Amino acid sequence: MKTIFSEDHKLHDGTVELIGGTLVPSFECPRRAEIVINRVRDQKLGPVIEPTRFGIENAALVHAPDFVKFLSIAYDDWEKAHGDTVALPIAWPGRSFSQRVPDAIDGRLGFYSFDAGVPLVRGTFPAAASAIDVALTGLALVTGGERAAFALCRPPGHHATADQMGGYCYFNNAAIAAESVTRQGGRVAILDVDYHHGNGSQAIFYDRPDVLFVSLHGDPKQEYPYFLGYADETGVGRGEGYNLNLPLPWGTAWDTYGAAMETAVARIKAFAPDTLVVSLGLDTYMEDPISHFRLDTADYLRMGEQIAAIGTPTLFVFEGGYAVEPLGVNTVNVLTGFEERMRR
Ligand code: OKP
Ligand code: ZN
Repeated sequence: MKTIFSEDHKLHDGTVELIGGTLVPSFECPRRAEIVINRVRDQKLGPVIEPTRFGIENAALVHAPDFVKFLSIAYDDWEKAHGDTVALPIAWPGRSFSQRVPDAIDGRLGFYSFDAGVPLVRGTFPAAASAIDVALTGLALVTGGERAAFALCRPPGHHATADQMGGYCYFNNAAIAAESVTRQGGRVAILDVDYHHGNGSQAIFYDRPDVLFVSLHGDPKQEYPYFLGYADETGVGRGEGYNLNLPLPWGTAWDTYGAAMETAVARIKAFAPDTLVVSLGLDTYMEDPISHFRLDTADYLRMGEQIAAIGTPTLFVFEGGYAVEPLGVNTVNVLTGFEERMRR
């Protein structure tokens, strides 16, 4: 399959994150994408192509115009207020607060985010914009008749909601691709295998019967993002029954994970989508530094085979995965497992 990749991802380097009471180097770093593209090339997975310029106006497929505008100017405003340092939100409108948009950049940073895991540097906006192009270029291949494509997006997207960034995510690349399918009259399913629940994708499509969202993830009662991803969240209104959360406990290994995947696969097959978008996070890996599942490298081949068995044209959209050295092998194993099953 083809891989879509832009060097512009490098423009975003968050530098630091606050975790467990200390400021540490960002787990979500440019090296992640480099390791993956190197493995794609070494394994000759297929051609690596640059994205077509679809343009930032496509963010509006799922994002609020004021949020997109904010992201486009936030770093400049921050620099005017504080100089050329990393912009980090630190104050949010809690339950007893108004939902006014303040003038101060520090206030707007909090209004348009839900946590501190979204450092903004000068290159964050152009990098996030290029990730949208990467996703939409991959989608065009899949809707154009290819069996699958790999959109090597960075920064990731599945935590980003219509109007809030969070959890290393700015624009929701997978949701933008999925919404684009529906605008072309198609039915689409999102399968989110990142270790963390894709709260943004769920929220964006929660009332929609034409977009099925299925996610396997660390149980939010013990794992980030804590406030969404529970099994009883099944959709609302016309979207009732079109959201399936499969939360799993810390320590989950392939025996349990593979069985949950079978449940996910069966639900997606029953939905019979025209296109499948996979939010492909590799932080379920046993050595991931911020996660607590126990998948091993060979398990990712099985995962790819299960996804191929759905039998739907598939866009893989890269999300998380922070054990950097094994990240290339694990990612390409999913894609190789998919292709091997397809050939049978
Ligand atoms: C982004 B993606 C863990 C803190 C986690 C944010 C994680 C964002 C993950 N104690 N902080 O889903 O891989
Ligand atoms: Zn994750």
